Amino acid sequence: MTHRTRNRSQEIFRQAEQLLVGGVNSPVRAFKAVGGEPLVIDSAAGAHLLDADGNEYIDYVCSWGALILGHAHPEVTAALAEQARRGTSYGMTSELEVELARSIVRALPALEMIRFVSSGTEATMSAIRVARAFTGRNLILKFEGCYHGHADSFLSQAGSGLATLGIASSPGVPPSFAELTLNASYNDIATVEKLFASHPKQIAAAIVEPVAANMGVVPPTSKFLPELRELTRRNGALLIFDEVISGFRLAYGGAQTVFGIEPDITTLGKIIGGGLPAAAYGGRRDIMRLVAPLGPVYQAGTLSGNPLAMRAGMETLRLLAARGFYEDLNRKAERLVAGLREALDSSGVVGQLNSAGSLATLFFSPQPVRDYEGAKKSDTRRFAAFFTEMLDRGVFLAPSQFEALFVSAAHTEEDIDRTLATCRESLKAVLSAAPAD
Ligand code: KE4
Repeated sequence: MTHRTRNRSQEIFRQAEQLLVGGVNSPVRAFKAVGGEPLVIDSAAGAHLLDADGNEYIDYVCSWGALILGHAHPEVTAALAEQARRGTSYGMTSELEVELARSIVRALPALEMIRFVSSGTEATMSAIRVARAFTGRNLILKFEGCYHGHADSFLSQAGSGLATLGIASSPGVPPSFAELTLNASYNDIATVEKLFASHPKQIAAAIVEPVAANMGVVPPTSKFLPELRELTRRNGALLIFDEVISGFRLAYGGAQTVFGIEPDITTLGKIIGGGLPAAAYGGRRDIMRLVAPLGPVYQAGTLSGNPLAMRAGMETLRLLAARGFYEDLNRKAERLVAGLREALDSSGVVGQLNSAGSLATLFFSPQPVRDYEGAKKSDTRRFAAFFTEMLDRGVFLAPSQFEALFVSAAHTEEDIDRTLATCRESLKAVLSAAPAD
């Protein structure tokens, strides 16, 4: 075990805890589910992070998926430096917003018109508001283990940080509000049929991660999305694809082009901001024209479409559009996933490996993971031990069993080789340390 001193990081984190809730600005960063001292990052470049003590890590969090090009890509940072000198926020329309919107609308078949916002939460929150207005209905159907941000409507049976912290539903959401959200089971269309049958003409929309990545990675079965599309259409409900993670990750056109499904509304985030705060929601013109100032559905934002984030997004999408980008990225990810699976199979440790494109999760579960119930059967203590062994050897995975590993274009073949060697060592250490739950 290569212990790394992190005295400076710990000192900074102590100060952070005095001023920031839990020392963090997003709960999953607090390492509550894996124990130990959270990382404090000083800088990042390519696929590597440097903490405040100068320790280097191969980064598979990549700002939770936003940095598909890796950290501080020279062309993105040059564009940002140039734009900063031209102003960081105009509070009025700029041509940059038009440019990025044009690239996004051209990439995703289901989009005719979009609205930029500053976070995935704003995008999904606004998407369900429009869906309720468009259909005149109040109920929202989501899937257990999926995460759509922290708006009140999404905080029941959600994945990501709520699953990590074991929060089934958040205090502060009035029961009368929580009752408006129905939860079905991912990959189980029968549970969706039951909810539509028991709430006829009351469900405004179904919102889904087309590839679930917030209960850990759980790909859809081949029938799930087509049947969901058919069911929502038949019941007069809208289908919302939350592509905050999958958008421009699984393909340049997102999951909707991979699976050939056209949702009514799409939400995007992370990658389209190139590492700066930008997200978007959009869809058919007849839906989006309900949004102010064209229609009465109100949604607004001071920094929506700000020029800095637009420039970072534009540069990022320009680089993603390069021929062979996704083929190269997915080939690298496939090599990593195959190597992780081989390491797991030969380690004697019980586990499953789920993946989709450049997303993957190693579940310490005795059986295949196809939904949230399956994900929750994972041995999170063993995951925590594995996470720590990997971190101490210089590989940073998401500090939760219920998150994804993200591969970026900046991960080199040498990074992949080092990760696989570290995984083999870490699994051996985990096996010798403690038996499975
Ligand atoms: P933000 O509000 O965090 O920008 O986006 C919310 C969101 C919406 N939809 C999906 C599918 C998402 O994955 C997210 C946010 N993802 C988490 C990581 N799984 C963000 C990390 C965090 O909460 O710190």
